[in-house]
Amino acid sequence: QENKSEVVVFSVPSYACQRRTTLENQNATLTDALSLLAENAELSGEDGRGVAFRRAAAVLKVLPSPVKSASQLAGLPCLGEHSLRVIKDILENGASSEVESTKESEQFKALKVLTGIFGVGAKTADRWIREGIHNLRQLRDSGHTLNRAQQAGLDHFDDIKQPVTKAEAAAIEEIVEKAVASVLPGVRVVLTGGFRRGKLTGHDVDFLITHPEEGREVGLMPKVVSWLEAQGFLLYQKTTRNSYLESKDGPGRPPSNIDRFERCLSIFKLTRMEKPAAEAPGDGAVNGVRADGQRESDELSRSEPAGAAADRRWRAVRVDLVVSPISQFAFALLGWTGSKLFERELRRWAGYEKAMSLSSHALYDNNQRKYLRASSEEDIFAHLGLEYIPPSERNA
Ligand code: DGT
Ligand code: MG
Repeated sequence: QENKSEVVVFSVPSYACQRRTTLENQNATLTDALSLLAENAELSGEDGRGVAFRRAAAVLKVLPSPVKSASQLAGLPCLGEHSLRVIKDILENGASSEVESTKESEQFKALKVLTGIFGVGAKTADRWIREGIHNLRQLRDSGHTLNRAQQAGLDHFDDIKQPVTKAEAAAIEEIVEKAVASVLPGVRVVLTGGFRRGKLTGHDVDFLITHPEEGREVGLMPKVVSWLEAQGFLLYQKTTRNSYLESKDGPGRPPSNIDRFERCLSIFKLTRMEKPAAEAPGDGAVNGVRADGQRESDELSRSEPAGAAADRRWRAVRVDLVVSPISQFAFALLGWTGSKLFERELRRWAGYEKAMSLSSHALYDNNQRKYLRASSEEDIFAHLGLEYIPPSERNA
């Protein structure tokens, strides 16, 4: 080899949808730091900056070995000046002052707690913070009228912030299977989102529902929801109707990334799974004190007395149900499997490199002026001129 300094130089394609990103990450310290800055930017309404940090983190996630020096990064895509500064800070000083000060900032902490309430977005959280509301106690004392989603979010705050395990996702899948089978035989249910990508935990459980005969899925969601409700499985649900056909803007010009499938945002009441006796509540926590010495949940950001959740025989879990007609199923499956950055990169690739518009409903070719059919995810990657990337390698 010419390179006598033995510095490993990496080479990575620019779009995340051209890369295979597994859950294995050799640069977790760096990607955690960049992800935190991305989260802070997103919560502050700075979406552009958020995406830039997410893209930078995604590039580091595919590197085959830990980065030792900034010189190894020359020529890598998506690493802007700001991200490089953060990376260098960590490589040279062990930590980034910007990341550390963001972590400690009252604004960031308050945004995290308030947007951790289901139904509360960054805008609402920001408005509350400007009124001096920084935690759940202050929100309760403020006398603000919460909408139904936010009230449910507050009621089940402790449960919902607890990661959902694969076993819990499987238990919910069984319930959803039973629900759809009893209202319409032949329905297909697919676990999507992070669990389909092989993640061991998630913030929610996502399902895509379809029927092999086009049209049979119409009217399915209300029936499924009624069944679940009657069986006592739902603590909260809000169903939004499919508005895809009604909308004036076709998928050729998607107005936003929000899709128009019939969708149910819900909170499930799941019977607790038996835990091995040795396993204390929380991950690795002893008496509510984590390894890092902080109280697991201080009383300002807790929705019920300490220990009360553990005494209940059930827990609340966020579940998303989406119904798709079979003709759009491949697009819906690709769109709901994620990761969010992988999805964003697929759409960017389609638009910039192929003059196509991709949504969770369809793929439109702007040059040929026609929709391209697909009955599998493989078909869609092929239309886009991309090598097929399986779900487990979409963890960008
Ligand atoms: P998690 O739940 O924290 O483990 O992470 P994910 O990857 O499951 O993310 P989640 O549950 O927020 O969303 C699942 C995927 O579904 C995500 O990768 C992108 C997609 N998705 C989420 N919300 C929407 C939406 O409103 N429209 C469309 N088309 N896709 C969405
Ligand atoms: Mg999810």
